[in-house]
Parts: sequence; structure tokens; C-alpha cells
Amino acid sequence: MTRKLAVACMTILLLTLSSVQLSAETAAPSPGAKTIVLSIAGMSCEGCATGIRAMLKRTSGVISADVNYEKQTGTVVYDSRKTNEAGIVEVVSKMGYKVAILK
Ligand SMILES: [Cu+2]
Repeated sequence: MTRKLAVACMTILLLTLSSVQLSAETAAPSPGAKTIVLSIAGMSCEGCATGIRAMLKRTSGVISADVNYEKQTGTVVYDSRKTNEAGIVEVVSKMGYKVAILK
């Protein structure tokens, strides 16, 4: 991994973490809850996974998000009344990663 890339990762990480406290935790089970599993290509370190996780968690309609750097996957539970698969994919795609829906 190049130094430049690492700096970019850290920048994304800091940007996402700095605003993550603003989002309210949605812990209660929701009747519209659905789970999507994504393949996320392009993560080069744990910081990428942390950054994506933070970004997803502050996305409207996302109930919980888990991103696995080793497996290059992400599992997102979302409220289908507030967002959809395309919305979730778009959030991660916009960060510069290649996303595919696994299930
Ligand atoms: Cu990274």
C-alpha cells in the first residue's frame, strides 16, 4: 500500500468518525428491517472498513452495519421503509469502493 493511499484512508476515517457521534443509535427492532450482504472491493486496510462502517451507521435508514476487511464484505441491516438496497450500495460506491450485492 502506498503512503498516499494510507493518508487518503485516514482522511476518510477521520471525516466519518468526527460526525458519527451526531447520529442517534437505533437499537429497537424495526418491522421494516431487512439485511443486505455486500461484497466490497478496494479496501486496503482496517481503516477502510472502519470508515465504511462509520459512514453506513450515520446513513438514514441504516439500523446496523458491520464491515469485514479480511473478507471484503459488509452486512447492513436497514429499514426498508426509509432506504433500499440501491441506497446502501450508493453510499459505499461513492466512497470509491466497488460494491456488489451478495444476498
Ligand atoms: Cu484503508
